[in-house]
Amino acid sequence: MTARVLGVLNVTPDSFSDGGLHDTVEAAVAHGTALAAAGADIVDVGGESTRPGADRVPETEELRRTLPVVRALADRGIAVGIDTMRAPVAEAALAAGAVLVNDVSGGLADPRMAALVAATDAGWVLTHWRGPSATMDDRAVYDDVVAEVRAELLDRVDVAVAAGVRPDRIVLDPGFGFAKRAHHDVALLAGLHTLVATGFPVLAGTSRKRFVGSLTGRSVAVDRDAGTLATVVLAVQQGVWGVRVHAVAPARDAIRVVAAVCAQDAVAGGCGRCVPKVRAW
Ligand code: PMM
Repeated sequence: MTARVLGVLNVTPDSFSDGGLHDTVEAAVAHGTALAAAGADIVDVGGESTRPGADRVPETEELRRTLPVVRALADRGIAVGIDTMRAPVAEAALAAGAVLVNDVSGGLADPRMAALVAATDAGWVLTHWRGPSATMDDRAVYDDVVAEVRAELLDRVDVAVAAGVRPDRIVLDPGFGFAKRAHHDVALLAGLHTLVATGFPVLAGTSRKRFVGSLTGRSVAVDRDAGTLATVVLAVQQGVWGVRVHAVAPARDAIRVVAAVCAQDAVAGGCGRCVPKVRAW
């Protein structure tokens, strides 16, 4: 199987690239269905913006935004992830049919998350995070960003496993843009293979992020899909398990092309890394 594609479905008024586009249940379900039809393996539903500087939304509001959408998509047979830092939201979404908890705080924002995931069959994306969006830019200080992100993520794995989470449920994500400056994101993208070498499935969430904007001069997030595609190719070549993107169809095509070329390369004794060997649920 080639790298998975997670399609982004933000049911928020203020996400940086698709905020306000899907803020009725009908619009969100229609978009989620379209993402699945375009080739998303998982539709990742989020009800709280994590853009830099964003404030938290109340839990009741996050539940109101996400739950009907999760339920409707799951009822249609679509694999759904819940993008949340809150255990009660994850719990409700799993009960409504979600199969994956995508926690951009890596379990740090809500200490109840590990026990919740341990009690279920769900996968858990642990993302590298150093604090809430409102203040994260102040924490973007590293000597060696690749080594530090890897070490901090493995600390989160230890906490998860100690709480009873099965290691084969865990996916690691370096958290592009979360307490990172553009040059940190570039270094992390170049060094993704270091994270892949841990043996855990790795997810790359580069889509339309600020560093793509600064590399391309594109200040408008939706204009960053071509730049994003380059990041998808670079990530997949390094053996990531999946990519989280807004524009699903082009990413799916790019992955097919990279996988075909890498398969040739493997025959010739070359990389062959782009077909992930690890399985996650
Ligand atoms: N980025 C955003 C939201 N959720 N989840 C994971 N696992 N990794 C990410 O990099 C990530 C995420 C940022 O906002 P967006 O939903 O508007 O892309």
